[in-house]
Amino acid sequence: MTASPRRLAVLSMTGRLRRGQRPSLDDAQVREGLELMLLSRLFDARATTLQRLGRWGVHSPVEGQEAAVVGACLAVDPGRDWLVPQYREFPAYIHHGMPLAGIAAFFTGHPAQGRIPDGVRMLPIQVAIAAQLPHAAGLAWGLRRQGGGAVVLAYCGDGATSEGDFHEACNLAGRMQAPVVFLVQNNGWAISTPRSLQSATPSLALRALGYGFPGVRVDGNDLLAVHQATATAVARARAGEGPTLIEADTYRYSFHNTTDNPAAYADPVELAAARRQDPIERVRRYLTQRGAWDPAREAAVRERLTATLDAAVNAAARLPPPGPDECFDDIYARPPARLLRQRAGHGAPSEA
Ligand SMILES: Cc1ncc(C[n+]2csc(CCOP(=O)(O)OP(=O)(O)O)c2C)c(N)n1
Repeated sequence: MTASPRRLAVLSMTGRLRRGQRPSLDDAQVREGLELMLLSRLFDARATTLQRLGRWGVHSPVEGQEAAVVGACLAVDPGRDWLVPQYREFPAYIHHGMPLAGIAAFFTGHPAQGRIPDGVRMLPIQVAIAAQLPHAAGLAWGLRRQGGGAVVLAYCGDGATSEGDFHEACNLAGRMQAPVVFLVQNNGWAISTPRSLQSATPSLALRALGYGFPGVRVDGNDLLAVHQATATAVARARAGEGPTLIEADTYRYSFHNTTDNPAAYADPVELAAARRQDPIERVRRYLTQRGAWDPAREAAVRERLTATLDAAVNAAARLPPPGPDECFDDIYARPPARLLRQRAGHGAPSEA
């Protein structure tokens, strides 16, 4: 059996650069990354509370996976490249230009206010597992044909790699040398199915070999490692060298989403060990040792982020309640007849 690829790691848990490693981001960029990670954790807590209060819809927290999401999105250019999300990448949506107010409106059931604004190069979140990946491959293939060097960053989870859509997307992307980076967040779980039961392969990154492009494995709780691997993959894609698959090993601290109870299946010892690898704490230590971060700065950043979050939540709460018709809007330019019939009957069962 082929051995699992070596796992790229740049930062130790004490926040030191590992031997022979250099940061691919300067201190200001790492601070931007840390702010996004802090915003993400604040957002997870707020969205969870609001869902419990019945004011927001279902939320899938990023908690524990912030370095995997943010390290990757910092390697693409929102003014040029495309982001293809799953549903667990909140800080990447923000970095790519999705307004927080729009995200808050989405969670309160306002599709029009929650739509992705024109000019933001991002596809909508995708709940059907892996269904975003063929879109990402097709988008990247199209961008390649247009010229201009734009790249697609597509996220998915470990569970998604068992889907047919994952295979079809990788196969097409490899054949067409599509400029796409597939970022697999291996967070240990597909709801309650552990990674060990998901596949017999020792590493999901190995699958790339079968599609004819490189597969890379990184410490997904290491912002600098994820950034370095993604930046390398983006450079390859821009140069016309095709896709890369990145497996970012991380761990989901929390529930799958607010409908789930991991106490029924997760091992508390494993979780405690994962928490000791916290991605935010690692970056905090790194910047602090370089004199680029301190508690006073963090307090000021948290205050600013909390105020931004408050403003978005309050603005969404002031929107008039959505009408039943709104769930039919912004889906099709020309809705099919059966949807028009449903709309006329306000959700009455359709015959086909
Ligand atoms: C096609 C499809 N099958 C099943 C589901 C139900 N489902 C929702 S999330 C999920 C697990 C996804 O796990 P993973 O891909 O590892 O992503 P994660 O949620 O851990 O980020 C499943 C099976 C779905 N949404 N879509």
